[in-house]
Amino acid sequence: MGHLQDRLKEQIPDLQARAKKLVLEKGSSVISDVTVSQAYGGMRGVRGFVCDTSNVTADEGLIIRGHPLLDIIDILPEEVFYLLLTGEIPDAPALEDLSAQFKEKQNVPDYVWNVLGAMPANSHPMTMLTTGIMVMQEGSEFKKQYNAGIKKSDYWEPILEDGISLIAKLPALAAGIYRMHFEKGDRIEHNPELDWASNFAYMTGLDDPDGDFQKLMRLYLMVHCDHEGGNVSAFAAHTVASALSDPFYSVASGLNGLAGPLHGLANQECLKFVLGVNDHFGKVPQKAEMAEYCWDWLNSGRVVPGYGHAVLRCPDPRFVSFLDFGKKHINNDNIFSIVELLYEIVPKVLRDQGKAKNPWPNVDAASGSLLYYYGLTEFKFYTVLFSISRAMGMIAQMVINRALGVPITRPKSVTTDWLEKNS
Ligand code: CMX
Repeated sequence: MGHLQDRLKEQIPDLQARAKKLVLEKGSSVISDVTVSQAYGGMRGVRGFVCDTSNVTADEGLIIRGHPLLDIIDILPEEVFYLLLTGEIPDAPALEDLSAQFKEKQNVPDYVWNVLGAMPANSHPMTMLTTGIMVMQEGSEFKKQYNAGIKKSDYWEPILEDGISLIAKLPALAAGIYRMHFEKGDRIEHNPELDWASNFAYMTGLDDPDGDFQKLMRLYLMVHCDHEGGNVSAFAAHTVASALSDPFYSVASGLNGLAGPLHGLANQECLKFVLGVNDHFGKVPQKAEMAEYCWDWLNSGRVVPGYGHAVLRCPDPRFVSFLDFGKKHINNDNIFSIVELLYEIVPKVLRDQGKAKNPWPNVDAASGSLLYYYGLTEFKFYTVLFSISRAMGMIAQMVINRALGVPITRPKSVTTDWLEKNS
């Protein structure tokens, strides 16, 4: 047992008691109504389940266990995983213990590489990632203990064990896929001195003379960790896990959703847009030129990638964190300067156009430009980076759900006939 496991053991009875009390005392309180538009419209805004790891508000964006993202921007991914699960930032011994657990379980079994090596050479890196995760499902501790008859109240423990084992392996798995898919040469062994995110940066083999790419990876893999429960990947993982499929099955399912262009794949579109501006002008344009370019773009019926959001109505704090990082670490780079200029120009253009409910940048508006600057120029890989971070949120959510004994997900669907008669 580690510090994290011990702390959860202390906390879980209280959480169970709070949930039980709510159901007992307020079980019939209405927290949401559903309109016909929502039933046809992706259930937007319907409050239908609980997620304690984080929440997203329109005016502040991501809040992790009560901490607005920008207040905790310097913590490590390991710390944010502990925070997502417990609501507490770990002290030094707890962090050391969790880091040691990750290090102990970080090796990816050889059979994974054999399977990935047998895949067609042009398989998408996201397909390789979820295949690698699925191949490791064979070793699931939850599956083993479930088959041996573990008590329902103890499910969360092997779920967490599998979760830690999976998160531990993701940097090596992702870096190995990067090197294999983009023909960068042999895999690079981990460096035992480095933390989880820095190790990923190290194992990609990208040139990093000042360690700034490692710093960026610590930030990147922290800020993408979670975005409450209803986004496609989190909800897919939640639903699959509710059937008591183990974390390997459940995380792979969530990541297959993240691989969609409306979700995790959007970051590569943003960078393409910025590179297009650079190609078009051959330099950083003047403000008036940039505004005209954006108007032409909109008038041709396209959206400005990296701007707008379904929930947010403010600059995404994850964007702000990347912009701050770039300002601190990057000088005289056209691509990053175009990102900064777009931030000055696009919100006014979108407001004047009057369509987008949120004219502000989202997480994807800046992240690609930073990756590109540090030599990670292969767009196809960007969603894999998002994935290794987001797995932490999915796993934290499923540990808590099993601790609460949340049953199998089964909302009621209705037919068009029923709606015509009953609405
Ligand atoms: N550029 C131009 N028009 C935009 C726009 C943008 N960036 N964002 C929204 N609009 C338009 C919509 O296309 C819609 O137009 P129609 O009425 O003609 O269909 C109108 O404004 C209203 O849309 P909305 O309610 O403000 O936005 P949605 O909640 O429907 O969609 C999103 C949200 C993110 C899909 C949308 O803002 C968009 O397409 N943005 C650009 C792509 C992008 O950055 N995606 C990454 C999202 C990151 C994430 O969700 O994690």
